[in-house]
Amino acid sequence: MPTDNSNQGAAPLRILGRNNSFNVRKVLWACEELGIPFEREDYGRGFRSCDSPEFLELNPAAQVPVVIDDGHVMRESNAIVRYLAAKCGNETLYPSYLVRRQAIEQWMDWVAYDVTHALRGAFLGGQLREHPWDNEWFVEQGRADLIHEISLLDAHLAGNGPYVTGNDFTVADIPVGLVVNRWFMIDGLERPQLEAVAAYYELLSERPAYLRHGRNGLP
Ligand SMILES: N[C@@H](CCC(=O)N[C@@H](CS)C(=O)NCC(=O)O)C(=O)O
Repeated sequence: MPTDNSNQGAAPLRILGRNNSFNVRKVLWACEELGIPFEREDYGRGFRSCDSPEFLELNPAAQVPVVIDDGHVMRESNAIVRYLAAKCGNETLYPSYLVRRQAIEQWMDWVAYDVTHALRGAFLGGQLREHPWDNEWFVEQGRADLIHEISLLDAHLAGNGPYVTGNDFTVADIPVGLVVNRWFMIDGLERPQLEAVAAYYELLSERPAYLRHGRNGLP
């Protein structure tokens, strides 16, 4: 296995995943911010199945995105986004200074864990009516948890913004930006007025890549 990070002249990045998937959209947005050329193939709900033996060999979790960089097969959208930014050596989007890097990663993990848990009830159950998340108790709990989590983000942005980790747009803003878009698009939620989150949504909307892959009419 090669141990250096450069693969100049390598084949274009392959992204396997439908472009209406929340997690695929993170990777598409990251590629556009970083100027990475890619080829995308439709896999996932409504397209080629993630349960086929060939796909399961790439990702035993049967989920999109899967990204292949010069033969290296990757899953987990946040880890892929970090890999791509690090590979490009983009010190603004993903600094190598560990204190800044940790601040970025903690917000990405917050999305992957706390917010995703809340969205199971609030979005998968409450909006898409997916079983088993559509249980009434679970939906209400998800909505309450989501309001709690986004209020926490609002307080953070009010004191530490305008981006999630301060003055610069970083890879942390990619998953958080997708969550904020979903927050404004989700049905059945008594959304409190959260001024800093609203301002953040408008700030991100100045980025063409966000309008293409984040705030693009999809929740
Ligand atoms: N933790 C994974 C979650 C991936 C995930 O949940 N993917 C969804 C789409 S957003 C999926 O594959 N759904 C099944 C399908 O589309 O067939 C990641 O961040 O990449």
